[in-house]
Amino acid sequence: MTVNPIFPAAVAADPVFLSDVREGFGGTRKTLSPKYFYDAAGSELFEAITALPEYYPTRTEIGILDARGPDIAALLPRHAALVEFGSGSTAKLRRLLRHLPDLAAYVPVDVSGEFLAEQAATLRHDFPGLTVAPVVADFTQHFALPESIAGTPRAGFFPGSTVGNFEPAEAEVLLRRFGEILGSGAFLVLGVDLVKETTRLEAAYDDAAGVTAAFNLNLLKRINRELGGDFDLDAFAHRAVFNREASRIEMHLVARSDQSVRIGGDGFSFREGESIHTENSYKYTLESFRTLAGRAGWQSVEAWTDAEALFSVHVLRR
Ligand code: AVJ
Repeated sequence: MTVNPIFPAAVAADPVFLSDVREGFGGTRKTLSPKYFYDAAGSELFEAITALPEYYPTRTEIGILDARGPDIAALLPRHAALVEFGSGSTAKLRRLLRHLPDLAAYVPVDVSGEFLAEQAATLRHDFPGLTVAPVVADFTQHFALPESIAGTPRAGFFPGSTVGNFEPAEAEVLLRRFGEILGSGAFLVLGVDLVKETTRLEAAYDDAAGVTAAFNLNLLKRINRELGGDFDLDAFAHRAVFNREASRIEMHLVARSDQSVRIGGDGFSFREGESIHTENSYKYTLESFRTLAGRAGWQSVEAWTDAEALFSVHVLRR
């Protein structure tokens, strides 16, 4: 392969990333999908976010899984296969596994085959009796479960309030598809972040140490490195606002001045104050989430929150 001396990284550029950037920056309102946050640097920044004092979701969800693990386990069928949609770190899964000693199989689903293989190896080592059957797939698309779990009762696991990254209409499609993949009689265990005071929400997405700002700005770094961009990172500000009407946290990168940016062969201009909308994180009430799940063909079996009602864990059945 020849190396382009001007844009060395652009040679290996992901054509989908490039076309998503072109499309996202081409309209009147600039947007970019939050899925691009998670390169190696972004994944590390996200891990750092989960430990921040302001970012309550991760530790609160783990607290609920620890406290309610026995109740969750009692609801799920015995000898089930547990299918995790988009398996990030295994921290949450491990909390659940303690309470599911008779699990027939764990099926992590992720786009990164390399990551899955590493994860499967450590889990097999730490839980010698557990069958781990990874599936390399994009969980937002249809995929088939492994043959090896045919006939096994199924439960899905979708923690972290990842469902909040989808527009409610898309979340409904996603949850319905999970149902189709898992089959009739399946259960689904989900983590869902809850509506609360604006100050608490905005602090969680705009922390004092600036880690979330770095996480957001990493998108521009990625464009510079992978697509041959020339963004000046100091010329953009991180902004997180709670849009109560839409019930979502919005993250933006706001241009501090008028400027033009080159990305590979394309040019884009930004006016002072113009933003790139980089993420939505929808917040639900217990009721609004049950309604959404119901439209997607799932019945609520049980839901738990923490003492401050910051976060929720739902068990659904179809
Ligand atoms: C990975 C979607 C759960 O919305 O809270 C954290 C991502 N973005 N801080 C969230 C995120 C900024 C996170 N989720």
